[in-house]
Amino acid sequence: MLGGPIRRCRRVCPVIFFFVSLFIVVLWRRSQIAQHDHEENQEKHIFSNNQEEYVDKRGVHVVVGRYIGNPVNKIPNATYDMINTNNFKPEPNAGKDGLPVVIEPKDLLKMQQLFQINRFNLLASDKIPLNRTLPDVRKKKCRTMYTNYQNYPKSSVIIVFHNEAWSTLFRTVWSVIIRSPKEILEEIILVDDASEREFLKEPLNEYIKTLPVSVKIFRNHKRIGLVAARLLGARKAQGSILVFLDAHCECTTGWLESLVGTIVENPKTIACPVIDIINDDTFSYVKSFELHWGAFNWNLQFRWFTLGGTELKKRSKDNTKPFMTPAMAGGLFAMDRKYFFDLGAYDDGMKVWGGENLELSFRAWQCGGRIEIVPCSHVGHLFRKSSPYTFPGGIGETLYSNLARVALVWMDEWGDFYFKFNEAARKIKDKTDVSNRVQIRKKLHCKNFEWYLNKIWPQHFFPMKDRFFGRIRNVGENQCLIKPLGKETSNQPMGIAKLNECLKEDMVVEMFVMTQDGFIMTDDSVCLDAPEKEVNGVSKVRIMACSGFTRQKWKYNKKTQELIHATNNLCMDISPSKKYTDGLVITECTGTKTQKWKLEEVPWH
Ligand SMILES: *[C@@H]1O[C@H](CO)[C@@H](O)[C@H](O)[C@H]1NC(C)=O
Ligand SMILES: *[C@@H]1O[C@H](CO)[C@@H](O)[C@H](O)[C@H]1NC(C)=O
Ligand SMILES: [Mn+2]
Repeated sequence: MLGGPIRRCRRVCPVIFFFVSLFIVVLWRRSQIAQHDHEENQEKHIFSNNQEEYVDKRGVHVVVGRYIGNPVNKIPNATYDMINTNNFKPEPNAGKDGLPVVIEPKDLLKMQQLFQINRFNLLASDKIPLNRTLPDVRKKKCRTMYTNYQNYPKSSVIIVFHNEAWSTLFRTVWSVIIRSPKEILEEIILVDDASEREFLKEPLNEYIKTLPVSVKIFRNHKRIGLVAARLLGARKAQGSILVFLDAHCECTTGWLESLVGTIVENPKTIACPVIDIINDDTFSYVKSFELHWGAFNWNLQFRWFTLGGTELKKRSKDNTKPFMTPAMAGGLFAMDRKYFFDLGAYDDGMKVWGGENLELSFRAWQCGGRIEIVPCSHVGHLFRKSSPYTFPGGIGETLYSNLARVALVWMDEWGDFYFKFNEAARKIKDKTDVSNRVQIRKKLHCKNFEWYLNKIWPQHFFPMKDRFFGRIRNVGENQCLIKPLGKETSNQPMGIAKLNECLKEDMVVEMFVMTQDGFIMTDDSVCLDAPEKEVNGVSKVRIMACSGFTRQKWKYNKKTQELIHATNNLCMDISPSKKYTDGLVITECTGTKTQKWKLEEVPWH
């Protein structure tokens, strides 16, 4: 008699179960995102967690990730045993070829719980073999380059870790072992920055003895931070090339030869791989966009920007050739060991983490070196939506103190500019002693920051002596142009240009630069933009990613006070509807008051 319902359940129940599970996952992700938004608001000027995703022309799923994260002090509901047990249990095909790992519905609760420990899907990571296969994501031509690597110098790969999961740490190590030519791999150096996990202690010492290459471990029993830990690793290294990796990376075929080959060409080069994305939920390996270079914004936050004009042109001739970048993300790079120390290693006055990538970037460029991104070298990095690390000394204090050091030593007048708009850094400034780093700048006869901006990053959006910097005030409305604050994606911030009450204090949102070429730009490389041709009488003015195209060029007529669009000679005006939300337009020049603009200089140094 019960046969009917049971038979029906056999067919229907798994379906119901599936949808219920799916529902749970969706709810969980939403709560994660909500929590993350909350945390982000608390640190709004320090971090944003943008990862831009899209599918490129060839159908490759592309994600552009960044080194950022929110600090979290507590691991909720994690027991001592949970945190200290190594649950690595590989399944032969899990994550094969960089494919995503699927968690069975029955394990979803466990997955959620374990996620909190490292802020990535530990359950998934623990299923993937340490030597999983990955696709060869390089351009085809790369396979025929760097083939005489037998003659290259040997590398020491330095990996700093703090409470890393076993599976991610040793998948990093194994990816180095199996995808680096033996001839050029001297050793792998692990630096433990005071980890507490039991499995990272004695079991790790025993495990590394079984590995087929020389793997050394150096331990700190007090937390010294990434910068100091890397310095320690570099001092212990025997190889003539230093390669720094994070503890949750996976190297792909050809990664090392191409980095070292680039350094062989010019030993004063810091060589960076293209950083691909290991998904923090599924551990799938996702190829990243090669046409980005690294720089920074007015807050000295590292940013990826679309490759600038001349570099892009050079690159289109041969897209496997290394190309220069104004700054590096900092986690993953290779450098000649002797040059690393000759150039002043790292600033040991820097605490924990943050700002050291800009410091080394400025030092390299200003003191006769260079930084290049090597398109034939792809290394996956696990990008998290939030950080599991504690920040001894507090994140604000640490980061601003590090950035204050960067500004004081390397940025000259632009250091003043940084301090003008960053109160937290300004407060620390006078307590900061950088005399030993200033000595290095003198000793190495380094060039100034103006040279760096002009020659290395001509597309920059910082003020200069030959540019306007300040407020743009509409005479008719007596209001000022602002940078829209709404949601924007990482690399295509976009919005309608609007007016707002002119603020008494100098605030970044109302500050604009107008270059000699007529680009009106502001922080994070966004520009005033209007269509090149008139569209039905009025066209909206937008604030969009700077492109260098003529549709972003303007002329300012000092006499008439008009801001004239360069290609169609229309005047910038408020919207005919006069509604704030409709923003600004370009329209026929009529001499009306709302077409008059005052460019009000604001001192910045
Ligand atoms: C986990 O911790 C939170 C507070 O941190 C508490 O509200 C919740 O009941 C705990 N859950 C379990 C299963 O212990
Ligand atoms: C990975 O290592 C295991 C032994 O630990 C071996 O059986 C397997 O064949 C290896 N897989 C690959 C793809 O090399
Ligand atoms: Mn990392």
